[in-house]
Amino acid sequence: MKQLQNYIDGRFVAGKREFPDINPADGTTIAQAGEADGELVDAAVEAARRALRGEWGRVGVLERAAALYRVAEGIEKRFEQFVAAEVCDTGKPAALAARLDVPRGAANFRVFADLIKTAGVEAFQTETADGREALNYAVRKPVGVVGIITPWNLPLLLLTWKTAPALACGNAVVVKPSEETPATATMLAEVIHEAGIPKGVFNLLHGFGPGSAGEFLTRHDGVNAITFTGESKTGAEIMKACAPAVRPVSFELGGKNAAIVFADCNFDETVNGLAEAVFMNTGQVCLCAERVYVERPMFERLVDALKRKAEGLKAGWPMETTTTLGPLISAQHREKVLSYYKVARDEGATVVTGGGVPVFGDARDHGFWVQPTIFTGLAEAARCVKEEIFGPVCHVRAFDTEEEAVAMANDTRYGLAASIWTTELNRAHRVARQMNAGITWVNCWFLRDLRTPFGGVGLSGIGREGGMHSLNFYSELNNVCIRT
Ligand code: NAD
Ligand code: 6OD
Repeated sequence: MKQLQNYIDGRFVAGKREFPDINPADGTTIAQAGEADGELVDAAVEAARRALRGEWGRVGVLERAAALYRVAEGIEKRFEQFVAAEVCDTGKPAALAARLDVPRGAANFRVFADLIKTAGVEAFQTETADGREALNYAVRKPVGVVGIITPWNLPLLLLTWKTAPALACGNAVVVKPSEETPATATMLAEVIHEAGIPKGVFNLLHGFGPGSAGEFLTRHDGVNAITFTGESKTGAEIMKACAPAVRPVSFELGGKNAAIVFADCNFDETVNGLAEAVFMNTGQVCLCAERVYVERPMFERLVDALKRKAEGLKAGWPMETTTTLGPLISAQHREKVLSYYKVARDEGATVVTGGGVPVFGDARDHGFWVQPTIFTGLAEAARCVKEEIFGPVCHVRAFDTEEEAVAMANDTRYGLAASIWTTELNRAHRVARQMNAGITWVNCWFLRDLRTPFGGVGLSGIGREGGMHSLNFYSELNNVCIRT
């Protein structure tokens, strides 16, 4: 059986205990990962601190950027292996991993290499009361050791989204990927090793959250900042752990995202876009639309079209090219999603399609599959309309006025992403500006420019990453004021 090891101070290191890496498509164990205990967490943080004091601390921006390009190339050289590993860990269709996860893994390194080479700093000429002047300019410095904790839904994409800018800014990192998906993080360590990045700059710890590597990392005195993507309630725990040392945090958390569909939308494009927004990655994207609001004249037609899309998804073996829907990540997560399917029925939902577990008659019956599901008829206060489910499911509701749609879309404690579907330009601008969210897409969904601010309001997060926002989180600015 394949062993997935920690990577500390430039060496692969076994854990004292092992845990299984399970393929969610059929429930088989595909590898054993070595859990990092407190000692290994200490070793990783100490290695990172040493790296900052050593060669890495003296490397200039151009050399750092060159190192990041080599990592991007390393990912691309092993493209098919990365795809296969991501598919085995998550069960997502290979076509999706090849279109989204793995290319983004490489792109994250390229984009932040480009950005750090061109990033300027603020400068101000200041007139003083005595008629003289001062020159202010900011100097960008690394934060130090950054702890990076990521989830299982887009493992390589989200790990590199944080690792690349942190390294671009000259930090050393200790990363802790999700226990559900340790494979591509281990491959990334191999690529980073081969790219000749000095030892201790990138350290990888496998393990769990509470009482394991994740929690130990967030509480470690040698860590200067934590960046985390995951559930809102985990974010709250991490915030508590970071509070005593006032350690800065950047959080990309959960969502209960709304899509607003106006009757003047381009119908076919909207249905295609919504099908992606609801079902992509089996609904396990923080940006997925779990609440769809449709202008009343189009309601029946849209529900019917979305139902056909859901029923047209092919839940197949993930490596098959015709597969468009994978399983959920784990038995535990499937229990959670199915419990919401039941809650929805108990709350009086009409099940338009799905609501259960598919039967295959082969080994997939040991995997963690659910049917893509559409509900209608729930009250806005229903749990399934308020709580993040994180599965291939949405609730569709009709609205009569723009004001009503905006009010319902914003009636959530989350605030990550919204999408608006209309051909009326003024309305698009007007409604977009009213969305209480970090990201609003118009006539598209998950269309990314990596220079743009990414993050959410309320329970969806703290801060923004992307472009200069990432560079600002992963660096400290020292303002120099010179009397001239
Ligand atoms: P999770 O919060 O359970 O776990 C995420 C990571 O945190 C894992 O590596 C886990 O081991 C670690 N962890 C758990 N408890 C910890 C603790 N007390 N201290 C330190 N580390 C801890 O999330 P998940 O189930 O892996 O991912 C799904 C969630 O992530 C959903 O809520 C989804 O919306 C959210 N998400 C958000 C974004 C975003 O950009 N906003 C992106 C992807 C996923
Ligand atoms: O595209 C990104 O940069 C990003 N952070 C996506 C997050 C998706 C959540 O599941």
